[in-house]
Amino acid sequence: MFRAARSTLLLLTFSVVLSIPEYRVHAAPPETPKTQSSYDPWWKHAVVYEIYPRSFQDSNGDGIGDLNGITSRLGYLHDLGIDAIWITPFFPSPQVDFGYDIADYTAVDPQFGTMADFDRLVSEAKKRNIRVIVDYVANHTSDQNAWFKESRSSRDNPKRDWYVWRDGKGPGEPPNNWYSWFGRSAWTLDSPTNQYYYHYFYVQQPDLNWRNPEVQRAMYDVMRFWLNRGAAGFRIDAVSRLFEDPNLHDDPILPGRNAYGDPNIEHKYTDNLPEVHDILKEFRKIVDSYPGNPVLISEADQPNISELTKMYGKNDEIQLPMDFQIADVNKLSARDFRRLLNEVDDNSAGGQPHYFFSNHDQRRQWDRYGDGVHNDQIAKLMATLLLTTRATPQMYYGEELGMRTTDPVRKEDVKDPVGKLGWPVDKGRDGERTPMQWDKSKNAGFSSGNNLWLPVPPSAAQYNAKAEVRDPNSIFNFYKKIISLRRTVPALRNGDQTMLDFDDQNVLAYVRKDTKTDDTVLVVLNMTAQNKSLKFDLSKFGVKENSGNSLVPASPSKVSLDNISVEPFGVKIVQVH
Ligand code: TEU
Ligand code: CA
Repeated sequence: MFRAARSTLLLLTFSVVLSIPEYRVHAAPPETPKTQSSYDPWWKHAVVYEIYPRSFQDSNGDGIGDLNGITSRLGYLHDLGIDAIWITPFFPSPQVDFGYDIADYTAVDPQFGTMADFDRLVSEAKKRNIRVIVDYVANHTSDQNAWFKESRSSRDNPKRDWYVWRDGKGPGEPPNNWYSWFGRSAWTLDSPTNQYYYHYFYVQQPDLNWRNPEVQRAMYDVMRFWLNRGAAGFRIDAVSRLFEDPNLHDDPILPGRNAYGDPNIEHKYTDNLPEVHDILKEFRKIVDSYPGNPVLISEADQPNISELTKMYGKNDEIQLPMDFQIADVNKLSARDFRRLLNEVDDNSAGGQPHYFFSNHDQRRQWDRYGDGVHNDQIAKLMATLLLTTRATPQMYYGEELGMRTTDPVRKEDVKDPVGKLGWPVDKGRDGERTPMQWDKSKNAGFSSGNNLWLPVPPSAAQYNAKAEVRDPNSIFNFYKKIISLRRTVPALRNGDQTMLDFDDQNVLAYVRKDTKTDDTVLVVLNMTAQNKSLKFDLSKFGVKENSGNSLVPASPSKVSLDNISVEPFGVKIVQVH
């Protein structure tokens, strides 16, 4: 789709010497400050860290990570500079989708611990200024949830309408052609009542009927339950899928088949229906009724900036909708990053950008962006990109160590059901969910047990927290450094952001400037395997001196803006005056 060019918003003269002999001048438009730091809620400056609890730290030797394990590692997170952890579901669940199939929304699964463990985690985290964000799986429950058991028990059960039940089109024929995201029909026949129920995801994950006010009330109560226990907000799962077309129009079929052998389909009638926004406004009212600015983060695989912008509402819906477009660039293209960063920076809702590169559903960034030769350096480059823009950054556990995707080798070892169905084209998501690499002892320090739910990758011998904390040049210490700069350098903390526009596919450069203090920082990312020598004229930003202080790397401490040399996949963060 067409994306608006943003060159008119650029403020500087910029040229690149040696590598790209191009020189452009841009008119300076009036500037609107995007930050008002004195009123900023905490989440605007937070570094959010996603924890997949099964894989972070096992405290009791059963081979599965747990809440007490997380609590025992808060010191590490604090040392890294993390402000908030989002923990993926730890509620009672048959674990078909490893917790995203919830049997009881207001309890803790015994394999993860107890409610007292959760309370202790929140209070211990608070001592270290770390907030706890809870996963809110609104679209569907487990088929083992008491609500669904009642609902399926008879056609006239009071909870029948809590889920989406329909008659088949004919004998053996589902109500329409809707497909599950995880393969096969989105409808499953339940023989006792001879009707089909709808599930966007697995058969064991029936969709709640959000058109039913009782469902809405019950799910709003779930939010209040966790806010009352000290949650600092929610990451809302699969939120664009809350509603389906009540008239059950067939979805358009696209050419080709997916990894599960199903026809490709446009989820036109089951995704992004406008009704979603009515519910988002209610969610927002609930969090806004609590002190401390609890935050809503949405998982929303929005296809473009206009859909993403809608998630903010008029500052009455989601504060931090995840930007999947940036996560999905999947190559070191300065041009693509520049365009997407500009788009979200400039979103017409005035919302705070929020993005990430890795999570529990995506192959890790190490593999997606690494070139196989410079991966450590590229890990640092991606850290800089994540942590030096205006966006609230979201990290995934182990990203700060350079953890990589380690897929199962044999089909019989696959745990994620989509990996069994899609093997070998889609090996599922086990590869990005392997145990955290703490040290090089048994099981990388993840568990004292002998039966881990997923094996520890071989890379743990070299890439582990203990070794990296000690090594000043490690990926860990690079993250730690940039996080601390983000917190302490006014331009990086509060500054506006201007992409320096030039037609270089491979060098991304931007200026952050704090209008209050005039503190100004230049960030340069060389996304190529070649050295680059670059020249910057930043006079349009009020920069008078042609040399600046190099914040990263630490030496040489002074750099000349007439000749900044950046090594392959190198970064420069320069404070200019
Ligand atoms: O994922 C929702 C979802 O639709 C993802 O497939 C997403 O669109 C995709 O990863 C984008 O690349 C959430 C959870 O994150 C996932 O782990 C669950 O399996 C799923 O919901 C069902 O609860
Ligand atoms: Ca355990």
